[in-house]
Amino acid sequence: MDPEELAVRARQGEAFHNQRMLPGAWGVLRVDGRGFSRFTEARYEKPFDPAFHQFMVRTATALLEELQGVYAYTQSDEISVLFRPDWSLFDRSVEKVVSLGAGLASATFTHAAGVPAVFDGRVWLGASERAVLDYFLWRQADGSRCALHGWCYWTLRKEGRSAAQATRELDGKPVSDKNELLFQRGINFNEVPLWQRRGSAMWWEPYVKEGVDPRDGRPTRAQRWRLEVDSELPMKEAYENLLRGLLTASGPAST
Ligand SMILES: Nc1nc2c(ncn2[C@@H]2O[C@H](COP(=O)(O)OP(=O)(O)O)[C@@H](O)[C@H]2O)c(=O)[nH]1
Ligand SMILES: [Mg+2]
Repeated sequence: MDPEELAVRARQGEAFHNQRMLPGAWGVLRVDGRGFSRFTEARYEKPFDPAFHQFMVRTATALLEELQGVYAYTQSDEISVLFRPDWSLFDRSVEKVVSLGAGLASATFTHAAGVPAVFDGRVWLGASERAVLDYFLWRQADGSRCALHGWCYWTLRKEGRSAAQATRELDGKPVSDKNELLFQRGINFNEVPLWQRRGSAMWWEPYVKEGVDPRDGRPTRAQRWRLEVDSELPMKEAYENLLRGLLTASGPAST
């Protein structure tokens, strides 16, 4: 068979290669640690370990920089990276962003933590700024709910309950009861570190770099961009306002 013809026919098997993130839509890549309940159990402090969170922050930073996103958010073992509607890296190929994103997250986290760890990836599309705000409000609320559950679960485990007992005891308990369970043991959930309850985020901030023109020694000023990392995020409306500002701001990719 003609090699050209063979290649054309074989490439028909690359059935997903033409999938693109819809042009003009906001996009989010979300990566999530695979089997991290087990992976973290013997390695990190429970329910939360600042070192583990810093590895996640470092991984999120690498994704934001390498994939030219505008905003990244991490809570627990997941990271969401936001792309503008005009983002055009990899021609918006879904296969590329998902595989490279998950690969980059796995490599960066593994390098930081010194133990092999694997992330999966998925793409979310949003047709409006409202949809993007709702997406990030959703991930933060999910993180907050899981943080309360994690605190209760590990408090019971440390008191001697088995995994099954702790799970059964918490099953269906409303938020107020979970807060009360902790409060009775001297833990005020509203006082645990904010990064545990709300996650951490990073985005580009402009700054002015002062220098000297080597030709004539005159002072120069140039706008540059650096990453701002926030581990004391607001929530609900205040978080929404922070996000709204970032969606409309320019960034290194748009200048
Ligand atoms: N020990 C510890 N575990 C964490 C920390 N952050 C996240 N995790 C674990 O990561 C898991 C993430 O949840 P999920 O993705 O649903 O579980 P997976 O399917 O096993 O990866 C949580 O259940 C926690 O067990 C941390 O700071 N310390
Ligand atoms: Mg996971």
